[in-house]
Amino acid sequence: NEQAYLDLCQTILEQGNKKQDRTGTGTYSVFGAQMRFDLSEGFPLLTTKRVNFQLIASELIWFIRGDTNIQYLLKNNNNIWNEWAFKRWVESDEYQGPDMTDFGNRSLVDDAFAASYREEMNAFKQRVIEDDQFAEKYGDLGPVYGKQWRAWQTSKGETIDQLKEVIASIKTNPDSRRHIVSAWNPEDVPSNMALPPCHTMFQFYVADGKLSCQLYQRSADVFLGVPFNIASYALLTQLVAHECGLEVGEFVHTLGDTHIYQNHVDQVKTQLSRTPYALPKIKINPALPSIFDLELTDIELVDYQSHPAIKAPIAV
Ligand code: THF
Repeated sequence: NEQAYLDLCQTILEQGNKKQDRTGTGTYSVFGAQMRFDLSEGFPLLTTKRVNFQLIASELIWFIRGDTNIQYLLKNNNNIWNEWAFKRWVESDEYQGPDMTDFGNRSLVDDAFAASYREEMNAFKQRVIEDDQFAEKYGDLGPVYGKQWRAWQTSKGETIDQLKEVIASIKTNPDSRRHIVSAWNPEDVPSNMALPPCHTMFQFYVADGKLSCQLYQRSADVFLGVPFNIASYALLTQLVAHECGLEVGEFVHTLGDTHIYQNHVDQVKTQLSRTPYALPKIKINPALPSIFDLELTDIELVDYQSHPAIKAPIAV
């Protein structure tokens, strides 16, 4: 349950190495960590801070559809991938606005710049939503998760639908040790992608009529990203179990560089001072024909009681 997450935060604060990172923010970091969540005990959406489940569900549906364009997310009021598309736009030749170099860090320390950044970002979002041609060019993040899961490009010019194949193999050969989906495509890393995948691969496992899933995550933003990542893969496991007529087992979350950004430390301490509530549950529309037809309205979060949200800046 949630305690595994809180213990991990505590360990990083106590033992983390002070480490610089690509974004220039600075982190406390440990290497190699694992959390286990028994999904039959409840859905692991954190309760020690409010986590917006709609964002998690719409992002997962976006992956399952094989979509890599933020237009779908924006149409569902989901802004969690904006910075990466925006970065490509402001670095392009077509962009004529004010200089946005290093916008993530500058907007934290310079109020005038932050106002200009917000204005440019809002204009960018509006254009991606309204202008399909613009969206096609600048809303796309490249071959990120959706592409690798559903249409991995082979050297023969064909594509592999890894998600469909893994579901088929769970159904026909549940004991297999090869129920794997890989998002890490060395040919596409790093030049083609907005951000090389953090969730490099996941594996399913069937025993006792229950479906478990383990994720290897190479890099983990423990305060902002990980609560989303836990819920996202827990939901995926629940959906695939539903599709395959199995009960849910465990979600095992294995992490590589596991870090708390220095500008998230106070927020983590606030969170650690709180006592968890009982976990919520997920209801999936029983009439759903296949997870490939999934829509937001097919998933319902019930009995979610939480402490208030805690704000923190995202490192870009
Ligand atoms: N980059 C970094 N630095 N951290 C990440 O977690 C991360 N992701 C995805 C891609 N790059 C990353 C994006 N996932 C939020 C949550 C998940 C994200 C991105 C952003 C976030 O800001 N959440 C806030 C508010 C959300 C809102 O309500 O709009 C929160 O409080 O939870 C790793 O998957």
